[in-house]
Amino acid sequence: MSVPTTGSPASNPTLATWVEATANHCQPDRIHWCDGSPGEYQEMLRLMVQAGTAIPLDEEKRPGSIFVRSDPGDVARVEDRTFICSASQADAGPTNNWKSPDEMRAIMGQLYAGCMKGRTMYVIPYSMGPVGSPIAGIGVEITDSAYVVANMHTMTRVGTKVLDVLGDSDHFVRGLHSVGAPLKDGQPDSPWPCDPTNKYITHFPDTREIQSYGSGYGGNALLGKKCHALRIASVQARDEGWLAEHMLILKLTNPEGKVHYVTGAFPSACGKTNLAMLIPTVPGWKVETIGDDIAWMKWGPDGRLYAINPEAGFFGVAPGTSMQSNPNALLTARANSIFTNCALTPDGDVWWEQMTEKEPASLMDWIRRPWHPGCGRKASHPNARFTTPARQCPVIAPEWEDPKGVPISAMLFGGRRAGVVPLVCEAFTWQHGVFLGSIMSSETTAAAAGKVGELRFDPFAMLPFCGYHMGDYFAHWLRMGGRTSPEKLPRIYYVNWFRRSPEGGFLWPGYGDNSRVLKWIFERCEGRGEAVQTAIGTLPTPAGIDTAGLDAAPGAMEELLRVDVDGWLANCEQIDTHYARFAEKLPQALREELAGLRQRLQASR
Ligand code: OXD
Ligand code: MN
Repeated sequence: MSVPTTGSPASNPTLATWVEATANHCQPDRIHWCDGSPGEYQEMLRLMVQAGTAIPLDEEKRPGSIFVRSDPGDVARVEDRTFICSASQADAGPTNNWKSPDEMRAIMGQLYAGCMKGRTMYVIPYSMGPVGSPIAGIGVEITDSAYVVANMHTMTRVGTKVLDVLGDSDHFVRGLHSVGAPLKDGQPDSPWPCDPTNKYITHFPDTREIQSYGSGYGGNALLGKKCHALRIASVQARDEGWLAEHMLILKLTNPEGKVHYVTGAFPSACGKTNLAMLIPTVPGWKVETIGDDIAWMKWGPDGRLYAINPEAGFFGVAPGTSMQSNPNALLTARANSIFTNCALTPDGDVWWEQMTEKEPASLMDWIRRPWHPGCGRKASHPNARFTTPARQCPVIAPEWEDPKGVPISAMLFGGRRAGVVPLVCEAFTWQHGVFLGSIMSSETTAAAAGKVGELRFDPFAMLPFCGYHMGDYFAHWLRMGGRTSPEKLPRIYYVNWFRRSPEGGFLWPGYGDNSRVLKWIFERCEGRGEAVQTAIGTLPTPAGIDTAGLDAAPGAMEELLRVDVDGWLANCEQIDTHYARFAEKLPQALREELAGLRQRLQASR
């Protein structure tokens, strides 16, 4: 029996066959082919409100926006339920969970049988990146969640225009998602259907497929983001000679109007969205946003690397975002946004921790309980999110959707380190820069379980997102450096905004003052910038960083730029252990870089 279908089904034979087979297996009540229109978006919001998933926010305070609360058991990406199912386990490497494709397909096949009963199956053709851009990629997500459809509308480019570009090609990523909550005849739906104890986020990189079950939240369910644009795309990038990275992209303009584009990879909770939208404290300098989370980079005809932001929106962490920390993010989310797991104010707006200096007198919290200051609980979940269109960002760069991308002059790697790592350090060469990316690390904070101050290596901020063996990923980065002449490669910088004084206070104010570091990097890209070679890399002289008007303690700059030889030697021991995980897949060039670093440190003692 054919399933009632709305929208305009694709004529693409591979897609049509896959959709039909999926419908036969998942048994939805209806199929809807998404066209990406504003009317379709509004219809998704209406359905969510009708189902009790969403509450419309006050039209004057937050026009076109909704407030959503998830199931308390479905609030974040689930790394322990995330699998890379490459044909061989060796290809997944030591940093990924692995199951054989056959075994995983059998598990998923059973879970998917009849999983969409009582629901609509949505078919979402989407483009990661401007539609038709030579750097962009196409995917199709099948889902049974209206929340996913609405979020995909904001986070990607959705609809018929994508099918037009795809034509009859079978070159698209196939993503199947179900919340895993079929409905029996007449069974009332829950506001956030999911299967909290039975989640699987699985990737089949060899066949460019994603299968996700049981979660409706964020990166588990919006398959274009982490699953496609990082895990699957990193494998495509390796095979095709490009880069798919967990990086922001910003445009930096000096007072004379000269521009350099910079990317930056930082682990979670290191301020990537803040950096992408910062308001410089250095007079006359301008930062504009191209992207805040992911960069795809391919070679341009001039031998330089060109980057696009594959996303069309921001899926930002709400708590901590304020008019002080990131006014541009707050202004972006002033309308047409989806707020998930924040708190609700009595007058129909949203609130989260640190949004305002003064806490509201009363709220409805993210698990539907009344909340008041001092009640001992947080009003919003720490991973509460806003989904908001990038085009609404007050500092979005006019060229953010340029299909040819923007040429990258510099790449930043950073982490949260209380000691050892200086404010900024320039790599001697591309190979040395790859070494710095491979040893990126961040200290765990009191907020996370485990020992405080423990070092966690997160190479290139890709630990949860690299779709293949991390040792092969390092080798891919090294090979990329050989594909053009050295002066055309982006310069690489290791930055640390979080160094502390012996008394424990932050030495660097961060936020808008990070523009001072960006200014030095800009000058280096122009062949200027006062610098000194050290054992660990090229550092600014204290006078190299513009500190005019900076509110820094005496001696702070010297401490921020001090090479802590003993600290680095101890760090080398930790790098030994980190590298041992990759065994024979660790490229020889990186072993040599580590040996070279040790030698230079010993010599400088
Ligand atoms: C994200 C993440 O949501 O990195 O961007 O987890
Ligand atoms: Mn991210």
